[in-house]
Amino acid sequence: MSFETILYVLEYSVLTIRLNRPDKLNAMTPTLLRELKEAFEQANDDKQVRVVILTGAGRGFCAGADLAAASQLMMSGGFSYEDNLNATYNPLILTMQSLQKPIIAAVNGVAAGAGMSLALACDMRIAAESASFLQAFVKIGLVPDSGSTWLLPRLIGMTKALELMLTGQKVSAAHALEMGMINQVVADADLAATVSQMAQLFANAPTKTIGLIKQAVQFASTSTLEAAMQNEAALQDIAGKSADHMEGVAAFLEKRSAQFKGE
Ligand code: T3D
Repeated sequence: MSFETILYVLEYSVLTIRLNRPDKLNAMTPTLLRELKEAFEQANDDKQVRVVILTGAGRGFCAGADLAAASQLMMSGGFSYEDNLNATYNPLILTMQSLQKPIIAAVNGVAAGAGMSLALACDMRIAAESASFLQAFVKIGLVPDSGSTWLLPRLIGMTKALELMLTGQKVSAAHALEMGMINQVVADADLAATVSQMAQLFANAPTKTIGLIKQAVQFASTSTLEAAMQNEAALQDIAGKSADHMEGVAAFLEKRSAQFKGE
């Protein structure tokens, strides 16, 4: 599959998806949104892929919706934000959240509006020191979308989430780390190496179980304790029958490192 607006590079088990509109800070056009969703779907289906890195080309991670493309759509008449979000952004975020493999956001620069939502929808976020995050929506009279109202309060709590959404203030990577929005901040020059190290860890992990862990945590975030435990039990049954579980236990008993195959 070839793409116009993203780069899709698979090296061994590590897939890097790079948003590739650097002149526009990787702002999302309808084509980019479609291609990104297709890329994640392909990653889900491809057994060789055991971890996905999402990053941006140039000095930005993603500046959200491409406002030039959006205004053209609006001028062409009959445009509805509701229809557009339901048809493009929302399925993309759901595809990322339900991906049966870990996604690491390598936040190389500014993540604004729905671009910040993209980072929030990843499972791990490592940011370069010079990266920043902003809920840019309010600055152009829009409501936070693409999952931001659900994801951000869960990550940093309601007080800070509302503050960021209501003010649209830009948050540095160091501040984002302090708030618990991201996992790690590194010097700009160390971003690729740090992310690659984490990707290697996941490339050798029990991938099927990682997918089940994501599923369990997402289910629990909207369920009762009782329902969450029932779901854990059901998922544990699946994990317990996996080849990687057998290998993990055998490796422990034989005092050696486990060689997980992701199955
Ligand atoms: O259905 C729907 O479409 C609704 C979905 C909405 C989701 C959303 O994401 S709404 C929020 C959209 N995003 C924004 O409002 C952010 C707009 N951008 C900015 O505020 C700033 O660009 C940044 C704070 C992100 C970065 O500022 P700075 O000073 O580092 O860069 P810059 O000079 O503003 O931008 C560099 C270039 O990228 C520039 O192009 P040019 O003039 O050199 O040709 C700029 O126009 C372009 N760019 C940046 N963001 C966007 C963009 N072009 C189109 N759309 C953008 N969002």
